Amino acid sequence: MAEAFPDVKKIVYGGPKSRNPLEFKHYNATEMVGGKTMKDHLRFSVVYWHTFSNPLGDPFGMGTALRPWDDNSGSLANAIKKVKVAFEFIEKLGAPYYAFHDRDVSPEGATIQESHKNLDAVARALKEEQDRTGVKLLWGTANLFSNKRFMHGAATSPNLDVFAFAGAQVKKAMEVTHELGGEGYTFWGGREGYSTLWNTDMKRELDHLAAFLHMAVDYKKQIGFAGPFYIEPKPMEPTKHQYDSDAESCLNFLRTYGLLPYFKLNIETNHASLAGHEMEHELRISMASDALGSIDANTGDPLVGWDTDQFPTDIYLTTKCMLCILDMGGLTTGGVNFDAKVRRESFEPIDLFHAHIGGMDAFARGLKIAHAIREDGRLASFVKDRYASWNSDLGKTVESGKASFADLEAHAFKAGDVTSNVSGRQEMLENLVNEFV
Ligand code: XLS
Ligand code: NI
Ligand code: NI
Repeated sequence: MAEAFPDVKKIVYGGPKSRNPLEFKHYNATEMVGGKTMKDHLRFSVVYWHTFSNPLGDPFGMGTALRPWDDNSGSLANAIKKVKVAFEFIEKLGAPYYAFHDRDVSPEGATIQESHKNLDAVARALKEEQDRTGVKLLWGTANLFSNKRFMHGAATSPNLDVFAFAGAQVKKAMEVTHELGGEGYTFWGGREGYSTLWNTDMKRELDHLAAFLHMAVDYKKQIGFAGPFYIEPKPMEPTKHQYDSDAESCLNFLRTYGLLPYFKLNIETNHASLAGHEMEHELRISMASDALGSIDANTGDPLVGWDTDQFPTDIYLTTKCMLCILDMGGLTTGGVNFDAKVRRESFEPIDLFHAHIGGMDAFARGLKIAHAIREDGRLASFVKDRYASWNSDLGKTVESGKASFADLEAHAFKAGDVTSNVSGRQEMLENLVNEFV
């Protein structure tokens, strides 16, 4: 088969002075940062859905994407042909991982049995290409939201037939993920939520979702799939309210139903902003429960209200992400997964390279800056010193859960009104960070 990107050679590191748009300026896979290569820190992953299967439509217009390898037949043969294209792209880019939904890689058949068969056929092609290139599967997932049968949700559908169909689909997607050596498996609640409470028994739907995920946990053990499950928060879109709305609500749901030991969170930037949070907030709150697993790296537009899934280029954003990741000791099974798409106006195949190169460079810079901030140490010591009063005997008693209100009262009586507050120095710290950016 002829190459799909004949004008693009393997993307190499050209350094910050390079003016070649098809070279990395900052991502140098083998360069060491704090004892580990950039490649191992960042664990970049390309998503199949946006990069190879998204026609770039929007609510007001049809797709614009020029994808010469797609004959728009939706056939199995075309899906298998596309596997080669995908791996040519990923290999030329030099990303070590990819991720997919069952329905991005293989077409839906007339029956679920046929859909399973289609997926098996594509999985064989994926396996071959994985073996040929060394590119690995970061995570797999099932698309339980595009087909009209999922109009009321999947695991939270009021219709048990839909619930069962979704279970069959996830079962198969887990098997294929496992066969392909996937390092994790993701649940994003596509339409698990509601559009109106007039027709919804929310408690019953949440119970059903938990039952569904428990079956997945059981099946994971049965087939010996060792990787983590990820749950990916998002507050809305397509529904008005999604049950996996943000990291804290996911954690609460998982804890309530005894699922937390089996799940980590996959945090996506644009979902955080839709939830009214900063990405850093979602990462820190996940880390506080030892549950940060992976990130879907993208960004929203500050003025457009949707999940626009743009490629991340903001260095402050990537710096904050990498500070969190370094603080937690690095990603293990997770990665920096570009759940991002090129703009509808960027319709040529080459734009896919520009987009990924930019995202990888932005994260490489974020990594280097975050590492330098940590080496410098002033930021971390400032935060630590801010809590110095807690190192007292009373502070220790409170933190160990042994203090009472009477102890606090005794302290307050003795200390009198508070005169010990000090400045939070936000502006000084912002300036400090700017020394590195
Ligand atoms: C959609 C989600 C989706 C998940 C995988 O907004 O980000 O792409 O990552 O189902
Ligand atoms: Ni995502
Ligand atoms: Ni998203």
